[in-house]
Amino acid sequence: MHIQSASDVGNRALWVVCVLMAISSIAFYGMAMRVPVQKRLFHIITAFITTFAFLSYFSMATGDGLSLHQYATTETKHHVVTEVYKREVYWARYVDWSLTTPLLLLDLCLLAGLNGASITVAVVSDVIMIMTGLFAAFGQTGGQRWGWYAIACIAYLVVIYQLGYNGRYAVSNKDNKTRSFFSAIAGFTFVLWTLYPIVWGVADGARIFNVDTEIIAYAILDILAKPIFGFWLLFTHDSMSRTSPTVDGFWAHGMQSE
Ligand code: RET
Repeated sequence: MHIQSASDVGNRALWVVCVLMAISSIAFYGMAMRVPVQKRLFHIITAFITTFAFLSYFSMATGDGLSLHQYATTETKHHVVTEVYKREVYWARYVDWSLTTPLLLLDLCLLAGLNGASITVAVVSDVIMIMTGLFAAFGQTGGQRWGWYAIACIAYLVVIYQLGYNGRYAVSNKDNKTRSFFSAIAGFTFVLWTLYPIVWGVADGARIFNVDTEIIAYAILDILAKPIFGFWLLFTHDSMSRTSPTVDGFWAHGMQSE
C-alpha cells in the first residue's frame, strides 16, 4: 500500500492561497463600492470568483475538501504485480472551478459583447469540461481517467472556439481600446487555462508530480487566473471608464451596450 499525501509544504501553500483569495475578495468588494451600481457588474463577478476560491482553499487547507482515492496499478514486466495506491484527490478544486470558470468566461464574454447563444454554449461547455475533469480525477483505471480527460479536452476546445473565434468577431465592433484590451486579457487567459490540463495530465493523470508539487502548480495558476486577472480587469475598467465616455457606456451595461 502506497499513500500519496501532502506534507506541511503543501498544506502551507494551501493556506497562503486561501489568505490571498480572502484579501483580493475584500479589495474587489471595496472597489465595487467605489463605483456607481450601474458600473459594478465586472466588480461583482470578479469578487465572487475570488470568494469561491477562498471557500474552496479554506476547505482544502483544513482537510475537508479532499478524499483519499484508492486505485491499483498492475505491472507486467517480469511477472504480474498489482500495487495498491491511495492518493489525495482535492475535489474541492472542481467545485471551485465549476463556479468560477463560468464567471471568468462571463467577464470575458461581456467584455467582448458576445451574443447570448454563444455565451450559453461557452458556459455550458465549460461546466461539462470541469465535471468530466472531476470524473477523470476519480478514475480507477487509466482508461477511465484518460477517457474522461479526452471528453473534457473536447469541451475545452468548444470554449476556446467561442471566445477565440466568436469573441474576436464580436469585439471587432468595439472601440480600439476595448479591442486591444480584449486580445491581451483573452490571450493571457488562453495561455493560463491551457496549463491546467497539462498540470492535470502530469499530476492527476500520470501521477508523476507528487501531491505537494501538484498543490503548488495549481496555486501559482490560480493566483494568476483569479486575483491577477481580476486586478488587471478592474483597474483597466476603472481607468477606461474615467477617460472614455463611450467605453464607459459599454463597460457599464455589459451585453446591452450600443
Ligand atoms: C481539467 C482536466 C481535464 C481536461 C481539462 C481541464 C481543464 C481545466 C481548466 C481549468 C481552469 C481553471 C481556472 C481556475 C481559476 O482559478 C479539468 C484540468 C481541459 C481549463 C481558470
